[in-house]
Amino acid sequence: MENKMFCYQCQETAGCTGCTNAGVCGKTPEVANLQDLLVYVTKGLSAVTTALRAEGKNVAEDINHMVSVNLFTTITNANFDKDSIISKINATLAAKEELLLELSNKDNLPEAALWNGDQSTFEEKGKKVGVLSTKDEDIRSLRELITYGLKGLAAYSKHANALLKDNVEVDAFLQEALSKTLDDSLTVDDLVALTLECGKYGVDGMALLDEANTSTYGNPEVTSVDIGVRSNPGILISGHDLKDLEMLLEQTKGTGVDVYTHSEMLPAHYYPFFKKYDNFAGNYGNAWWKQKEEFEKFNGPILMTTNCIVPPSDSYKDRLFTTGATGYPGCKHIDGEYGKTKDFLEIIELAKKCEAPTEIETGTITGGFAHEQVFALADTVVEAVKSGAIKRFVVMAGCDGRAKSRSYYSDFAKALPDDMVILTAGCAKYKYNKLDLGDIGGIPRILDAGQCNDSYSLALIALKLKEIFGLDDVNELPIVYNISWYEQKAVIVLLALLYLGVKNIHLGPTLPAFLSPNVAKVLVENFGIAGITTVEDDMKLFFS
Ligand code: SF4
Ligand code: SF3
Repeated sequence: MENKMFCYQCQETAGCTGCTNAGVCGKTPEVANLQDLLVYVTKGLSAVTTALRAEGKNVAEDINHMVSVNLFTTITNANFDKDSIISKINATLAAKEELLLELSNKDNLPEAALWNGDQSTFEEKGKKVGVLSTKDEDIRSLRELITYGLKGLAAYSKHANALLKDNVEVDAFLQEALSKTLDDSLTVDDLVALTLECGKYGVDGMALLDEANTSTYGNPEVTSVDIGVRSNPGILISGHDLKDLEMLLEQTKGTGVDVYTHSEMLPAHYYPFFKKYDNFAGNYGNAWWKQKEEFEKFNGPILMTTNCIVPPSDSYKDRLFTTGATGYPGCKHIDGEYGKTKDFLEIIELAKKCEAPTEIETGTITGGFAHEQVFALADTVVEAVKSGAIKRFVVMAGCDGRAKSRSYYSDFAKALPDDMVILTAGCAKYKYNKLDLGDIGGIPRILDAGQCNDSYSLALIALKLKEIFGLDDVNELPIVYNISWYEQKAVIVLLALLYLGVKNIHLGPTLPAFLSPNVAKVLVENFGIAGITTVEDDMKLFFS
């Protein structure tokens, strides 16, 4: 039977091979095929911008932003709204047609750069240009690995762009690499080299976002975050976009409405800037996949600034709002240009009519161990390593997800010997951040740097320790990497770590379906990438 769609970009893909009938995430075949077309036309636009740059012509910032937002829109659990995707395809085609007029030499452009069509052709065209349109399994695997890494890079760029920070070199690379995934003359070796280059720009993209966040909101510091509730009505804000949070806090102050973070927004509490808002209450709930029961209990409106959206139940769908690259059919989307204030009044007015959140937990969680905070504690940390009080660090950054096999990560954290410290970032932390693992000489055994993009902090910390201990190779440090992945931002984080020379990363709960056996072999042979087994066996493997 013919596939209705094909997508294998995330860890939860059906049967660990590919979603062909409907997405496990809830994506319909119609939306999946339209997303494939959006990726295709964005690659076409990128081929045109890359050719323009080669002719020495300038590409406007708006076009760079369009490419990033388009890719972000197709990340797992970001946008389920077909109208939003169609309007992005139309806008991209229109922008591309205009840019084509500026291009002198159109001879070497790929088909995607020249294709145009109206809405009635979109779904059919989408079916023809998806993942399976590349027949060779290894070329397909590498093209997708690169495309997913670029989606992650685009997401991080987008957040920096919202804070009015741009890196034109990152944008130019992103578009050139996208266009190279259309180039049939590139060999497996060429594409392996391009994959590693993505890692370099992954580091640059995360550095750009880190600079944007810390220069705007200060450096994260050790912070204890309340996980209980107050008695006022509340708004729950989820996703990764700190600028959206800032605008929401500004507009809710003095209104009697509290603001709570959810999932990847938790690390906002670590930034000094947000501490001045009395109505910034705490964190509600856990990682993205538990949102159905938690959003219902929250009682008030929820604002999704990025992925991960789970298709909402009717019980709270009318109080779920989207903004930025996200969208869900039937949920109100609040738009806004970079540098302009978004209007959240409707959300605030709705919150006032809602009951306060139902308490689901009490207590606090601690985080804020991004690079500057850890550097400030460097003497204590180094002393603890030298004395043997800290024997090893285990990087457990990445994503959480609904797969039952992910209980491995809670069990692993619980089973870790008392002289080991977890370094984390991303929503993976919810598998163990409410466990009481104690501390080592005042250093908590779980050091949370922040969001998935703050894996950059973990890399800086590793490089700093290498320097302090006078080592030649980052792999000589007492650090083990046991990373969990789910969506495409984890792909750029992984490629960035490979670029920095980190070897022997364990990736779970399963290896990506988009790695063909040969591509997986390249990663195993050159970087020692491996999966996970059982907690017991992995403990023996990592620590003996
Ligand atoms: Fe399937 Fe994941 Fe793609 Fe959704 S994003 S359709 S779950 S592979
Ligand atoms: Fe989580 Fe979706 Fe990846 Fe940013 S919110 S880490 S999964």
